[in-house]
Amino acid sequence: MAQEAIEEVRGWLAEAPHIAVLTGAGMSAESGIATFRDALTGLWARFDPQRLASPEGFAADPALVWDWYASRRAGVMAAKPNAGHRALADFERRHPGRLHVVTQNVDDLHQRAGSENVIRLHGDILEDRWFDACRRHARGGNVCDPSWAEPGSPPACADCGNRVRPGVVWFGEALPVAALEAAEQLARRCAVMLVIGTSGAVHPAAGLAYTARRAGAKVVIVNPQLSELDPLALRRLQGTAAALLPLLLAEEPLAA
Ligand code: BV8
Repeated sequence: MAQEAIEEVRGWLAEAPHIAVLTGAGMSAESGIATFRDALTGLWARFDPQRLASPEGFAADPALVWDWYASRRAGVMAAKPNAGHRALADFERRHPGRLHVVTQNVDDLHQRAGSENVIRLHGDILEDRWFDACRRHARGGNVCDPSWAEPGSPPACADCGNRVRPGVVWFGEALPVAALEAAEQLARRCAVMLVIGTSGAVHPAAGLAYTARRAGAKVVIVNPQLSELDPLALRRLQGTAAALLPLLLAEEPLAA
C-alpha cells in the first residue's frame, strides 16, 4: 500500500470535523467472524443467506434458521475485537464527537472495543425477540419476556407457542427508523466517510455512501477486494481493516 496514499487520507482525517465510518462484515473478518460472502462455508454452504436471514425462511424452517443463528452467536461470543475495531475506539476516545460508526454488523465488537458512537443498522444477533406479537399482551396482559420462553429450536412461549427470533433486521424487513435517520444525517454531515469491509450490495445501508458523496464528503474505501461502492471513492485502499485502520487513525506520525 503506497505510503503516500495513506498519508493523504491521514491528512483528510486530521482536518475533518466529522468522520463517518460505514462498516460491513469485512470489519470483523480478522476477528474470525465469517463474512456473508464466505459465511456459507462448511455446514451452511447449502443455504442462501438471504433465505435464512428472512421472515419467510424462519416461517418455512424455524429450527434451521434458529440453529444457524445459534452457531453464529457462538462465533460472536468467542470472537475478540481486532486492531481495526480498537483503532476506531481509540480515535473516538482521543477526539470526542468527531467520529461515528454506522455498522451493518450484528456482532458487538465495535462496542466491546470501546466505541460509544455506534449506530447499528441491522440489529443485534445476541438479542432475543418474539416472532409474532405477544398474544397475552393482546389479551390485555403484560408482554411476555422472550427469556421466559421454553427452551427449544427455537425457544417458544409456553402460553401461546409464539417463537423467539434473533433481534436482527431480516431481508425484506424495514431498518429501525431512528437508526437509519441518524445514519443519514451523519452521512450528510461528514467531511470524510470511511467505508470499511463492505461489498456495498445491501440497501439501504450502501446508499449512505452515495448520500455522503452527494453531500461533498471524501469517500475512502478500505477493502482487499473490489466492491460495488468503488466508483464513489476518492481513494480506494486495497488492504484489510485490522492492517490499515491503525495506520490511518494513529495520532503520532507514521514511521517513514
Ligand atoms: C428493506 C442482518 C424494505 C441479518 C442483514 C435497493 C436495491 C437493491 C435491493 C434492495 C434495495 N432496497 C432494498 C433491497 C432489498 C434488500 C437488499 O439490499 N438486497 C440486496 C442483497 C440485493 N434490502 C433489504 O431487504 C433491507 N430491507 O429493504 O426493507 C422495507 C421498507 C419498509 C417497510 C418494509 C420493508 C434489509 C437489509 C438488511 C438485511 N440484514 N443483516 C443477519 O446478519 O443475519 S444484511 C447482512 O448482509 C449484513 O448485515 C450486511 O449488511 C450484508 C452483508 O454485506 P457486507 O457486510 O458487505 O458483507 P459481504 O460478505 O457481502 O462482503 C464482505 C466485504 O468485506 C467484501 O467486500 C470483502 O472483500 C471485504 N473483506 C473481507 N475481509 C476483509 C474485508 N474488508 C476489510 N478487511 C478484511 N479483513
